[in-house]
Amino acid sequence: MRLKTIDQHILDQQRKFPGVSGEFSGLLYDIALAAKLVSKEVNRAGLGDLLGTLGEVNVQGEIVQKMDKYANELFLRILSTGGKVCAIATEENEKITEIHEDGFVGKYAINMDPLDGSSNIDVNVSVGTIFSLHRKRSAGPRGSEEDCLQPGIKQVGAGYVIYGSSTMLVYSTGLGVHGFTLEPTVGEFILSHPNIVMPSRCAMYSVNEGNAAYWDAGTRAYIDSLKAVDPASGRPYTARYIGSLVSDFHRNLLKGGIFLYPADHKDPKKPSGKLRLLFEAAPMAFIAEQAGGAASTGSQRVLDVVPAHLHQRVPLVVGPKSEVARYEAMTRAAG
Ligand code: AHM
Ligand code: MG
Repeated sequence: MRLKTIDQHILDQQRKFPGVSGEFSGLLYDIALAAKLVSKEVNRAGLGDLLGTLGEVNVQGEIVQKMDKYANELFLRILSTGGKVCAIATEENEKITEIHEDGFVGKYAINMDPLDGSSNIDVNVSVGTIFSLHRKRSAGPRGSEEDCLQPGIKQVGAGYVIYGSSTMLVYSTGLGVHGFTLEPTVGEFILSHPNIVMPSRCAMYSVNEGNAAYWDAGTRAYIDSLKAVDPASGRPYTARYIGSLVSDFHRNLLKGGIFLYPADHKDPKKPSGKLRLLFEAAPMAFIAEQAGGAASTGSQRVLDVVPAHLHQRVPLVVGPKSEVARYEAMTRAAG
């Protein structure tokens, strides 16, 4: 196979969209650049004084890991320059960051989780970055919250970076899903997984089963069904849960599996999922659909959910189409 860098791939994709300006491609280059810098820091996190928590509480009420803060600031700094972006919303910041340079406002809004699963860093488990790209839609001269608060179906691109045994960037601009592996010595992302298609056969499930007491009856029945011997394969499904969305999703995308973070009924008046619609669920849903899979809240296609606020959480069930449909049917039947 001819070696292709991410820069070349982005240019090739740009040619398929007549009239597309270089701004969008520039944005993807910027994300790749920031990802390389985060990758370098994540790899040495065990050595530097970045390890550990800062003792602050972020808007989600969780302890902010030092690397979260580093990645958040780095992405904001890199994406704020060059006039491509009008607004950035991140899981770390309560409000959007509006961007304008010398009266110039970019065409795109970005939603991102700069370092998802960062509590795993202390124990050397893979973490990731998730990003979602929208076109500016507000009429005003500046970027605004409205530009970030768009349903997933309006995304013009989405992707993630996994900082694992190697660093990989996986993205889609609506023309399939493509994966690149970082060659660390030369600092280039090389196309390693062109046109990723999620296997339709599903033999694996990923869920935090410790929460089963808070699930609805349909979810419990569905997970139980996976533990029965499947007549087709002659064995039950395999359970695999890392607790790091990007890693769990990536494995299932390549090997065929369903990931669930269902609604949690701890507070019966306020059942909700844990994962954030804009920063986690919608971008992963975009990638899943582009790879031939599906993503649902249990009762609705994730990409159709209209966000009410930036930090909204939703249940997320993502995997092969037939498996997601089976989950929806079983939860519907259980009422
Ligand atoms: P974070 O955004 O605070 O890092 O939390 C998100 C993570 C996901 O990566 C993962 O799928 C999930 O939380 C794990 O949650 P739990 O520990 O409840 O299973
Ligand atoms: Mg997160």
